[in-house]
Amino acid sequence: MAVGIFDSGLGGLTVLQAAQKRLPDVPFVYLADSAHAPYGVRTADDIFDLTCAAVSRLFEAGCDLVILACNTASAAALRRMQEAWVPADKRVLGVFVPLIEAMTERRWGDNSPPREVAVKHVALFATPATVASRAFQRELAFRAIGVDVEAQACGGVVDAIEDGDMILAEALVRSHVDALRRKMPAPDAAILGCTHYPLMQSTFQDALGADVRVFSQAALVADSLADYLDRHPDMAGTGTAGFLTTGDPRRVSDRATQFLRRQITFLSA
Ligand code: NHL
Repeated sequence: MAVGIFDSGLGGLTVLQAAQKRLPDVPFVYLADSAHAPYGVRTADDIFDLTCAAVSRLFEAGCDLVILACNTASAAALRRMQEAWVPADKRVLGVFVPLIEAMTERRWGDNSPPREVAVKHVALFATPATVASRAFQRELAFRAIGVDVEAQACGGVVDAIEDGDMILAEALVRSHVDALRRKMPAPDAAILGCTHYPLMQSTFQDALGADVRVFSQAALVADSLADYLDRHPDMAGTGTAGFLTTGDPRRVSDRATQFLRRQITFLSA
């Protein structure tokens, strides 16, 4: 038994890295649905079907607990999966709840009624599918009142990052921050709601200004996972760690090795 980490591509490796650092004894199986990425421009039905297929594969690989490191999958598919698809003896957790809990200063799994919180104006940067789902606003409304959210779909940024064109990625981030500011002149917090945006964190912070608190998922998700495993130790277990991809294992291994700067070998899912 191991903990599964799912992403449409390799961006979720930042979550894996943070989780491994926080929980060095837990074996993780990472699955990248490289054959079907990007998810961010797909329909909700499509994202649901692809995410269910990928999570099934991780269940087969012996994972009882799967983290959706992909924001788009968390936003467009998680609730529907939890309501109608996840077997009773398995758990699937997403990335939005840990972010929102951190932002609203709640402990993991605190289900008390929504209350006033320190942040008032939140900027959400994410893929078009995540923005369209309104999942962030829905999860936030369960926990906080009086918070205003403006979402900005950051078209082009992930493609520029994937192409290694950081100059274009930076210019696009700045123009998306400008667009957000026209809707919300003075955000007090910003959520980087996509696996790829932590790579642009300093550009976001610079464009937003030092007063805006930027929340980025990897470490927050790792903390939340540690909390969860503390309460459900049977969910971690022992098992074999590994890397699976629906794409070409050689190509994906090369890119992952570059990305993490250590040898990573993906096998075919
Ligand atoms: C992932 C993989 C890609 C491969 C080739 C071109 C563009 C890509 C973009 C992404 C981003 C990813 C997605 O699937 O849209 C973002 C998603 N993991 C998220 O919302 O966190």
